Amino acid sequence: MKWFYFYVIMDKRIFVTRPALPPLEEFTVYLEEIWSNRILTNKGPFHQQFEKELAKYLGVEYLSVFSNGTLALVTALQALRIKGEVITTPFSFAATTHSLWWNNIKPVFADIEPDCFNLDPDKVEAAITPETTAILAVHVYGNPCDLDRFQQIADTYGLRLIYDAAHAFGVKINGNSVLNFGDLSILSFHATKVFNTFEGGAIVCQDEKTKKRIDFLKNFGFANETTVIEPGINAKMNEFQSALGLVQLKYVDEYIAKRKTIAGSYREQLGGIAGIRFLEDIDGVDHCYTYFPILIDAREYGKSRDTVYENLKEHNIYGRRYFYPLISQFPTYRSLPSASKENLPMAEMVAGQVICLPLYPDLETDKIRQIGEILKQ
Ligand code: T4K
Repeated sequence: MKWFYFYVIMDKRIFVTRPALPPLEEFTVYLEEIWSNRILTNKGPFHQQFEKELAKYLGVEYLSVFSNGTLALVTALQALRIKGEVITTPFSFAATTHSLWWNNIKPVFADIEPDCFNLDPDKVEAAITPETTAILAVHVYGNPCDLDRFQQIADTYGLRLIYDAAHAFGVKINGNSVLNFGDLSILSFHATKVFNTFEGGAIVCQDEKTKKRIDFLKNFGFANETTVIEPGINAKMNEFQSALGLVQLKYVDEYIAKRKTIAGSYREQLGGIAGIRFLEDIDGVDHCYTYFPILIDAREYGKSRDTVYENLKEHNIYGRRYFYPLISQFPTYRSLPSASKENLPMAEMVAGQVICLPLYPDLETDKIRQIGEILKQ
């Protein structure tokens, strides 16, 4: 009986996200094929088909799918043979900086822009040293970075440019995918993302030679049965993930459209509340609405972000403070000179004010209204 009540309470909880899944019967058709052909992984037929269909959907030419976004990031750095120092943002998920650490690369943190929360190009330029080899920028919450400015900096100083596009599935600027900018972009298809393959990820690159190298690297470095051209890793996407991806592609436009409607409802509910700020859509950008972050200015609003976070929890609403604490405050990184709070005032401010509200395709309208009411109180 106790367990019964436990599950009833669990069912009431509204989390920051809830994975979107297609009708099960459409997936079981693929499972039956896997059961009959016994190809479970190692670039099987669904892997190959998914890579092609995904590239077409995203409007990119060269794409390699991965078992998750973190391994895609780690491999992307290997693919470009990045060493030395890389300038990156402290305002992201742990994986962004960890991928540098796993490659023995020194992260150098630069501050973010207050309006879009992405790396500030001026701060990046100021942080360049003779050891700098690359910029690792993140399209935070799916909002595109200043692509032209970053390319200009990369060209001027001879740096590589990698985008962590884990939040930017399908995002386009004037009809062109954000993934077509920079040297490489990585995607995440984790359960919590706009488009999920349970877990998964991808690297998008700009030429066939680089794709070939990435394909070798994700498969231990094997070029063929007997030739290992370099020390690769096992980061392949399996047939189950690929099959799910193929089915999800049929539904992802619907998922994004529903997310857009929910973001619109939030904006209607929260517009005009003193002390609450949120991001607006940008002209010419097709957004994917990965998260709905709001910033709470305690002085104007009268309550701190953390109080709001707790208030929402009392109503079974579990927002998330993405990205608090800053990566630069993690024990591994906080002694780096660039991790000092004085170097990152905007990132510190945003991390102290942000809370991401629940956003997923089947979030009910009355829940959005309830969240609005709580925030208006
Ligand atoms: N770069 C960036 C910028 C990223 O944001 C991420 C991942 C990566 C790189 C790395 O990509 P991956 O290697 O993950 O592919 C989550 C995700 O695990 C992570 O993928 C994501 N970013 C990050 C922003 O969020 P947590 O620790 O917050 O996840 P968790 O388990 O607390 O999930 C959040 C809520 O989602 C739960 O409260 C309930 C709900 N949920 C979660 C899962 C896993 C479900 O309803 N079902 C589920 O299966 O990190």
